[in-house]
Amino acid sequence: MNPFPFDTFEPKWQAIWDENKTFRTPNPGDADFDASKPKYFILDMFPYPSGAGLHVGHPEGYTATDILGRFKKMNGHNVLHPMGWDAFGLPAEQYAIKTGQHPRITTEQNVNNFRKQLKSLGFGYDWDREVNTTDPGYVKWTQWIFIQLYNSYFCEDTKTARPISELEAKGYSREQINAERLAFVSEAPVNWSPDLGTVLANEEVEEWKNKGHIVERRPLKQWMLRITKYAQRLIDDLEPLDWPESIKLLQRNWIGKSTGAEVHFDIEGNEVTVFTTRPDTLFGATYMVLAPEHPLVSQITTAEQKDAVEEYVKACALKSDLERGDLNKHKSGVPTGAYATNPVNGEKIPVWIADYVMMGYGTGAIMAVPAHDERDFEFAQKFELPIIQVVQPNDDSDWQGFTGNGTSVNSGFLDGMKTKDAKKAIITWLVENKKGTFKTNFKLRDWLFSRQRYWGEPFPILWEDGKHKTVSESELPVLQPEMEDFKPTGSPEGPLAKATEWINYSETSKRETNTMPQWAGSCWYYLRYCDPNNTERFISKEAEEYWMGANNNPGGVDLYVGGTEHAVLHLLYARFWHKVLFDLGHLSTNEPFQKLVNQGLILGEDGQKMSKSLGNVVNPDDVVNGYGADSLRLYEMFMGPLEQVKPWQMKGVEGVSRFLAKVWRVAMTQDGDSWKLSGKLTDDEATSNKELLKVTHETIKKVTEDIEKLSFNTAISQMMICTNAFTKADKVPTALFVDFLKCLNPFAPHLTEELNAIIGNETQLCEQTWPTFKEEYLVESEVQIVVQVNGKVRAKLMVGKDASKEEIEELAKNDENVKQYTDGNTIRKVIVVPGRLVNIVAN
Ligand code: ANZ
Repeated sequence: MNPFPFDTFEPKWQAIWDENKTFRTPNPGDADFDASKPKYFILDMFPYPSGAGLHVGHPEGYTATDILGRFKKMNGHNVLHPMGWDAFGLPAEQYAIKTGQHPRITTEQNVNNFRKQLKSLGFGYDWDREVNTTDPGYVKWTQWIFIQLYNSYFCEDTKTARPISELEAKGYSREQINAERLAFVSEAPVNWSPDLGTVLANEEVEEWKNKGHIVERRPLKQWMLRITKYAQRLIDDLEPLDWPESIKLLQRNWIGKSTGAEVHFDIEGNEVTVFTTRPDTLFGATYMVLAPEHPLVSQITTAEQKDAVEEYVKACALKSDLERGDLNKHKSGVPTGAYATNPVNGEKIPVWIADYVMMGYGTGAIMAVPAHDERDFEFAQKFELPIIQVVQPNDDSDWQGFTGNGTSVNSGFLDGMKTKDAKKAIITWLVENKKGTFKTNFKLRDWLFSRQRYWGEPFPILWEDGKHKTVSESELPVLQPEMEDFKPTGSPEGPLAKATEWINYSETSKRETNTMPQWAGSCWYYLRYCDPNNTERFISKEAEEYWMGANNNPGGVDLYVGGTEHAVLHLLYARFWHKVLFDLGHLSTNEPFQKLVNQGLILGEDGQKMSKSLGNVVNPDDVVNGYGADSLRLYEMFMGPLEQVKPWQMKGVEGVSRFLAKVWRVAMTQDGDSWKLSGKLTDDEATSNKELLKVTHETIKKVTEDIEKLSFNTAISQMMICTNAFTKADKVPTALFVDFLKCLNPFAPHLTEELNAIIGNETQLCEQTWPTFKEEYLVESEVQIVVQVNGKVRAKLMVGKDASKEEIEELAKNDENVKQYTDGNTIRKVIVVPGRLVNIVAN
């Protein structure tokens, strides 16, 4: 027999919640919507429904949000806590290639399995709001948002997205307009993986290379999203968000803002501009480097250097930015034979090409100052180029390779200036002499938005005479054609290129064959949750204003919980889309996620990351079968602080399971093969047992405060203390026990609802109001008084906290032990210090 019958009552309660739609949340406009309640929108990072099913990392964040959601509901909030599926993606497609089974079928099977697993954990989701990024009704709006991006440009005056029609009205040409669109076509070197048969985003390259795939650089026509226009706003608007500082820092670094100057050099009649963060070091530039792909390379290279340069350029084309940047340990390069003139002193410096200079950053050309830049220093040493000091450190550190701030030297009119002033002075000089300007640069690149895959959203785009346009909105969604062969074509066109009938939209126009990356669907799913079945709009105004609006301060999703792996990409992409939709007037807030919490990774028992190859993966189904869903939930919350990385321990599961069994036995006793009420619970007033009253109210206080702080492990500890007190007591007032059950309910909803029902309460705990603690029950009602006779302690008494001096004196004098020392003597003096002691002098 199980220590408590979770195997029968857990499925029972799950069925009740399902049938009664207990956690359904009405929207404004619904008959049962209560506008007087405050809203609380809790978001989980929705899972990719993989074939492997749920792992124990999923329930960690999901239990945390479920506890908060149930808590907020009991505290009178309209709680929006939905679940859905990020269901496009490569694994389903690769499985389809292997088996010939359509990805839609495997995706559906996986989703059904995930849903079943999540329901078996008793999460209080509003399943009526379930979204699936692959549903035609969802794809329609993802494509609609793409069309909004296509039909917008970024206005530099207002720093916002605006309708492209404004540019049409201004008489811009077709080419000029296309160059401004937020969704645009660009021919650029991209990361092409021949064995995956797709192009990858820069951010994805390392992951797939680590998995053993080949990734090379190729120039290709691709759809891009102009996220770079939002770089400054994406940095600025991070500031007020309630996010971990570490995540904000990752985003800031990813966006990578640098300020400095552009400086124009002359190379035999050609103007070449470099970007530098240290214009104050201009006098120390001893050579110049162009990126191998720089358009001027072939023009300026001398006849003698032509062969060497061409060979070097070819070799570089195969390297990724990462290999050329951070991972580039051995500097390489070749001289072009040409010379550039330094604008500030007219000196001729040699022009090299080297792969440590990237075409995609700044201007693709640098002035090299080997004395004060590490990479230039290494390069100059290797190729024996001159190194001239132009900055003197403020302390006695070595100037060679000194990259910090100091004082300018060997720099003409800058000599003696501090770095900060020298920067200003040189920029002023550059501007006055038309040799350069102040310049801000960002590391952030535009977002490569097309993939050569079948299982993704097709672009709602048609091509006619080499020109693109969108399909009309009434034709959305554009769904993939039915196909049986999902294999990549081997060319960067993708599998859709094989669907000839589908491609030929009309005699004159063809469909775009690329699809969108998986990020597309996850960029806006939180919005769809607010109004999942709307066929007229991606979200209604009313639903958006209620759930996301700024009138519900501070607006947006109130709490977003998920893993740190999404620190940059998903969170940056979603913020970008949100801002565009905000600019275009479709949303009422500027930022989607007000508060972000990252759950810590759950490691295997061996302290290593769980993985199939290490054989240390824990399957949540096994835990549910062996100990019950409540034990799994409680254990994952008891392991340690939510944000911490922590190893799994089966012993710990047993421990919390024993705790739940204890709670069960406060009310229940075994009766042969079944259970019955033990008779320990009584109808006595809650106030009849002062000790239990106090510990229960302490528990209400602590659990309430801890849930608000997402400090679940400490809340559980307090509930363990309370349970021990109940266990020790002969009788427990039912009213106190039910208050306790309410506290435990968000953590262990099945067990607590079962006990509550057995006790005879008809209303489920989750439909009741959260208990409030009374301060007066928390303070000690009695205090200990030490009684001394002639300076020696003879007794310790418990007296009422408010007892008067006279009462205390009487109690002390009449204590049996005290009497032994005073009988036969005369009491000369009694000193009473209320709350502390009584001193009796007798002789
Ligand atoms: C001269 C100089 C002197 C530099 C000095 C630094 C120190 P951030 O923006 O912080 O990464 N740089 C510019 N464009 C580049 C490119 N396309 N590929 C590789 N390197 C590039 O740093 C900008 C600095 O990185 C620029 O400032 C430039 O080197 C280099 F004492 O110019 B500096």
